[in-house]
Amino acid sequence: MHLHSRTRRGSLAASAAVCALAVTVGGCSGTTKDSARSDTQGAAGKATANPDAELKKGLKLAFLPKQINNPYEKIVDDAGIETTKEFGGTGKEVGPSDASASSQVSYINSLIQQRQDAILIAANDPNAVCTPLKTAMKQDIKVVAYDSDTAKDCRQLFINQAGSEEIGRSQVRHIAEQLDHKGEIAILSATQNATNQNTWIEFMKDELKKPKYKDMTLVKVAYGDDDDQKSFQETQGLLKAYPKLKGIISPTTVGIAAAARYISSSSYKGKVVIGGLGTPNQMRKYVKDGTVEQFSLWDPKKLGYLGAYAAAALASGQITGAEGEKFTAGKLGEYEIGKDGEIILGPPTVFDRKNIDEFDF
Ligand code: RAM
Repeated sequence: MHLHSRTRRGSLAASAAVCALAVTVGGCSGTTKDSARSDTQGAAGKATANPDAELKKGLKLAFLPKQINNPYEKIVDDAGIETTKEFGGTGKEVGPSDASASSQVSYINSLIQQRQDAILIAANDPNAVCTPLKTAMKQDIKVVAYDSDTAKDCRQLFINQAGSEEIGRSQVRHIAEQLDHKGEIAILSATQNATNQNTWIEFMKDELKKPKYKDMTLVKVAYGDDDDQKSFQETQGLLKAYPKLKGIISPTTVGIAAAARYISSSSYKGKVVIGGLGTPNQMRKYVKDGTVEQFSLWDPKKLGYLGAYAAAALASGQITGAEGEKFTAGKLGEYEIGKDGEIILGPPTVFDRKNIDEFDF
């Protein structure tokens, strides 16, 4: 995987950088927290970025993943926590054991009470977490979504692992190539509310409208809830319900590993193609035993690293979340905030038999 140190701009978007800015401004009045307010206030009372501001020492960053027992989220958060040491801060991870829509709300409330400097959240639902996140921002606690976005006015930044459009379309392209552009396919997703998976699935459906996929049909989107057992059972259910099924795209590390495990020890091995997003360490044995030809992902450690630096830059007043602002993310180099407060880590990597042993995560 390459290091990306060039500046980048967001790809997908509507219009929230300004809202995020407005929320920040709102948050600057009537709160108990008064860190560095004067140097982030412009003449009109609006938050202005000070690109020369030093990263503050002693920043407290809290990572709130979709669920704590998801191996992928753990890699991201551990890397982010480790990164805080580079700028003299501290980090921790707290979170629910299931990825249901409202499971993160009570954690956000506790983090507000603890006066964290920033909350980094992989949101389980775009809206369920919004009210407490707005409360946090009003109290000058910075909010950075990563992995899975919230509604855009409920956070200041979204650290996207790769361009959502490319993630979605490429998964269809990859499975189609293996299927000679023919046959029934299904998607095994995470939870029904997951913003990241739902965004990717929209792009998959759009990709499938192109004439080159005219002989392919998406028969079902199933949800394994990022739960290993449920994902395993949903795979079984799909294959039973659709005897002509030729491929399954699982855009979740939990789902693809469970689907591959089921297929690898069934009569479908070698007959049903599995594609999607997985970690090399979870998928290695299925690539080596021929169950899976290829899958994709980005480097989750770099996602945590970039998230930590972005949160620190926000909490130090280097950036406010507005489009066009730039900051340096340690050894990853300079990043630029794109439309709607989106920062893109870089393109995904495709893993297969040839390169999988070069990766260990
Ligand atoms: C799962 C989660 C996460 C997603 C990865 C690819 O671990 O659903 O949100 O980004 O898969």
